[in-house]
Amino acid sequence: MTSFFEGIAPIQYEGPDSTNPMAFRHYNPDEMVMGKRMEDHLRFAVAYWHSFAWEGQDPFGGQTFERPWHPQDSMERAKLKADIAFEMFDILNAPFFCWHDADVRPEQGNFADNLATLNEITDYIGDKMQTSKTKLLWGTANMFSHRRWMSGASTNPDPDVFAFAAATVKSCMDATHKLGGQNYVLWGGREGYETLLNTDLSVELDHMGRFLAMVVDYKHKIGFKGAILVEPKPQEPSKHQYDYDAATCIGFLRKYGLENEVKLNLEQGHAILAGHSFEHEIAVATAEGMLGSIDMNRNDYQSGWDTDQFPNNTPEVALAYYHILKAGGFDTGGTNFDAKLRRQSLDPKDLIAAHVGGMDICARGLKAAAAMIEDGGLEGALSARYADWQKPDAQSMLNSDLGAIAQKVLDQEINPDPKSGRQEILENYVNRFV
Ligand code: XLS
Ligand code: NI
Ligand code: NI
Repeated sequence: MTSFFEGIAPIQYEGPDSTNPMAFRHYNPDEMVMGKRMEDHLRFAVAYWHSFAWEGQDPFGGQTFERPWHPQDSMERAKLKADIAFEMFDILNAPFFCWHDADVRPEQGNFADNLATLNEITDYIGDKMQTSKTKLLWGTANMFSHRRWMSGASTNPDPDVFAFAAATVKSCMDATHKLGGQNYVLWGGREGYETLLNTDLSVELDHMGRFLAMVVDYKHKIGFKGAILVEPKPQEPSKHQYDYDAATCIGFLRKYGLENEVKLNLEQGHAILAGHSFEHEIAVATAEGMLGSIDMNRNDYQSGWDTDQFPNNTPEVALAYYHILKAGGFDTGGTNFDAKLRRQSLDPKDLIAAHVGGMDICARGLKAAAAMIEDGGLEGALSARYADWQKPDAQSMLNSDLGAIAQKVLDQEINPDPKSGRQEILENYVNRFV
């Protein structure tokens, strides 16, 4: 044990009346919700990058955190960072974690050394996993921080960068597979552009499609059973990201014939950046059977950038889980906190408390979502609204043609009578549960 989290005991469930900020009031892993343990529904993951690699910088100022594993430039300190990360997973009783290669190993400046340190640190992490309950939800490659990626990874105009990206993703897929990871994620960090004056958009999209097809082939080659997930985001860091939102990604996957091989990792903050609600993104994905996993971190509604805050809004979270539960819940996916502290939250206790709050809000949202499903009020209102489509006449119209339908309107003097959408009544209904 290190002394980093000294004085902080493992977090316990104390029930909704507890006033202890270091206890769960709603997250009770063994509690059954719709026939399944809460822990198995939510499948929480800690994000290594925000909790352990990010040093508190913002666009106007440098590091605010001072951690015993800083500076992050040696293997010795990478191992200390892993030790402390697993101490936090234990305190939180976290079932999963996620990493980028650049979070767990120091950057060496060339592929061969990066590969060697990645293999060494993931062996070290693998040893720790032997005695820990915490499993790997997903691994991924950071192909956006180092300057080599400034013009993109698979979409880079320089074929050598494409090659470096392919080698990097292969190494991260190998490491994810070695650690029993349940998914492999590709977020298109700088797969986008700043200006069309220097960008051949159609060539870049073809390269990105081909790259993803190679990832899928490699998954099958090594027998990786997890899901390959892409993560939509509309902008930031690029002005225009190719993976704009769920609908854009689904169109892209269909164009390159990957719709049965790749699913989506949806992030609440990215939905907000795209001008969507989180439940919209989830519903678009579940309508196509393409929901993979979620990153449960919100953005600030006023600031307009990716602030990656821990979730704290029950109604939003409840509606997200409502759509996830309606689609049958997670398979290999889970709830990853791709969330970071505010840069003034310096203490180890802040790191724990942030996760406790996030886990609790999600548990509360899940319980509300399950209660709405069990009550059936929304589902009932929805089927009543579409009930006329059950009639044979309505169904046969879908196999008819415009001419015949026009004749029917004339013959039967069809003149629709508008009906209320009852939005406020439905919103008031939801408020009873959240
Ligand atoms: C950035 C993304 C990133 C991915 C993993 O906005 O959310 O953190 O989840 O590369
Ligand atoms: Ni993000
Ligand atoms: Ni994310």
